[in-house]
Amino acid sequence: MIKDKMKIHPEVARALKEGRPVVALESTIISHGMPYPENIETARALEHIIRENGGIPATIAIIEGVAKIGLTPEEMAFMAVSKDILKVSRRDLPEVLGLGKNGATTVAGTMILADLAGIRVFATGGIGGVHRGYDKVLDISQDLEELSRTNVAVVCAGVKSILDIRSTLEYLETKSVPVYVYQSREFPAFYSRKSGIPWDFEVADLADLATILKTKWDLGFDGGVVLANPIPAASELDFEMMNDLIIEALKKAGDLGIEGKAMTPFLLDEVKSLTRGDSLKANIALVANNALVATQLAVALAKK
Ligand code: PSU
Ligand code: MN
Repeated sequence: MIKDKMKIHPEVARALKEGRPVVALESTIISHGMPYPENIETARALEHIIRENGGIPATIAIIEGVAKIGLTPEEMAFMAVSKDILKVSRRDLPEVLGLGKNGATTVAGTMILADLAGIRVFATGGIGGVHRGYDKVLDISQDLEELSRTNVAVVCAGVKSILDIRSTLEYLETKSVPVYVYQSREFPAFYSRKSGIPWDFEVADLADLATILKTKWDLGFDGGVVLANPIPAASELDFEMMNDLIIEALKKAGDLGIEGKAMTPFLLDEVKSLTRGDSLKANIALVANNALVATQLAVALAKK
């Protein structure tokens, strides 16, 4: 049934059949996470990085109710410019697929479709998590639930401090999701390499992570793994400064009554204005670095 609603790009289908390394990319970052034209430039650059390093990219989105696994250049441009695109996690999939709507997939939505297509590695910017102030409004991203059930490794730059990083990590532990940091012993905070949270689960060599993934899935333990890949030092922003700006953005969100799925895009946009675009530059740099590491992980996994 889902097969009628899913179209795998021929290049991606061939690579999957031959067991070559495929890396999934999300589309919420294109439609809701970055402004035009940086969004399309970044989306294209990510695919280029994956190819240069021996992988096949598969950007995932839903167009007129069909889940596309790998986009044509026209489809990618559509996702970058159209205003009429829903943000799609697990709960939105039945509506968007069923009623023929357009949807940009979040980390959760992309994991589901990647898994159905047989793609095991996915690169993004940051995962969703437990929002600050969850004791008043219980805002916890569906990404965390998806990580506990769907077999895809997610390479990200950690968790943005628009979220409660510590609570997000505790939630992932409760849900038995393995969380590793690549070549560091501190959990990264998206725009910065540090967060003040020490982390013992370091992966120094991606071949080890490929072995861990294979072992997890061989054991029949469903769910994903998070690989937090710190932003390159040359592109990072100061943690304390970002924290202050985020507190300002959160206050504005509260004053304007922003809530639900609009919260993350609102905060991203506010932070971009407050940093006069520096946060967008950092975002572009970290997601490129994640595409590279995800490709290296997919190459290592293809050898297992
Ligand atoms: N974090 C970012 N940039 C993003 C997102 C998160 O730094 O664009 C997007 C991702 O698609 C993620 C989603 O899956 O926001 C989480 O949204 P929510 O908090 O509404 O679950
Ligand atoms: Mn939410």
